[in-house]
Amino acid sequence: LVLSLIVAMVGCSSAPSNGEQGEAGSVEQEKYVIRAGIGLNDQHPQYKGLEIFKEYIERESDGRVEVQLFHSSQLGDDIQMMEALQLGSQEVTCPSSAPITSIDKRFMIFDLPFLFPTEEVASDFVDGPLGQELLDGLEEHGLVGLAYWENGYRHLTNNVREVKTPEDMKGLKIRTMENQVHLDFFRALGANPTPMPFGELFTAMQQGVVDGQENPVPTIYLQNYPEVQKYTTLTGHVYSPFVLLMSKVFWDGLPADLQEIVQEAAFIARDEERRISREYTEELADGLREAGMTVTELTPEQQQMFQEATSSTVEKFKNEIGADYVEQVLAEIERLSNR
Ligand code: TF8
Repeated sequence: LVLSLIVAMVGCSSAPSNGEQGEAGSVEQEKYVIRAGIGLNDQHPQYKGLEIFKEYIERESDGRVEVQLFHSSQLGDDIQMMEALQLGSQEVTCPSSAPITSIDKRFMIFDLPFLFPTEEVASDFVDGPLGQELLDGLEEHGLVGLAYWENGYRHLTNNVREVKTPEDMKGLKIRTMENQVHLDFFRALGANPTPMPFGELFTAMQQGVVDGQENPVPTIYLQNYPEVQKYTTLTGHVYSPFVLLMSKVFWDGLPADLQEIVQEAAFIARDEERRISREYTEELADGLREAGMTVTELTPEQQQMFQEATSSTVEKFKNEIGADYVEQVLAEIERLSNR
């Protein structure tokens, strides 16, 4: 009997299926597999965060949950992975907030240019009541928002010329995220924006399909963009949070004690991911220079020019998102900034 029990358990654990009782019935506990997929590569702070998420869950659940990690769009792009979560065919992903606007347009607040004065204000905002309200709203769309991680301030790179003023943006073909606010913003600057999934970006730059793109410093460096881009301008035009998402179908099937472990893991990994992201952001601007890029910092006057050139985007999308809601968001950011 003991032997056949062991055989049954081994047989089951080699092909664990979510939420199904093993052959041994009452003797064996249910096993769960979380497949977590992201678009960035395994050098990025986001992947380091996922490793911490995995370790914590596997340790605290005593092996009842296995977490498998997939990077570099192995499971698809941000939008495809979010759809897979909604269907229950994938368990976790961690997109920027920008593609989530196709599900709930209130997430567009994060795409409004020059909104957050510092990373600290941004993370206080997302960790506060308004950030939580946005996460709660995802449930009716089949997603559980576990936590906000950090992508960071987005900066412009291109291969044509050094950009110092909006004037220099004229006619540049810039890849944007799949997001209406970003499209409008780059049109307002006179550029020629092309929305595209992240996984296609490197090749698009290499082949000259686009002249440039915009992403935080760790991404620019760790995805090897200096190989295909000459100029970085530290515009800091938008702060992107990541949103750690879990499939609601999967979440609802998890016992309460495992839900608790997953939620704790999301917060513990978040703190570490933000720390690493900020450390890399500081160190890697020099890394870009060492890798041969021209890195341009804007003067306050030049920064102001970018802000003015894109103020029409803020006005336009205020109404689109909901003027009262945006006012509430702005007031909260103001309050957090003055603390
Ligand atoms: C982008 C974003 C991405 C992330 C990631 C693929 O430019 O900044 O890096 O959403 O999940 O698309």
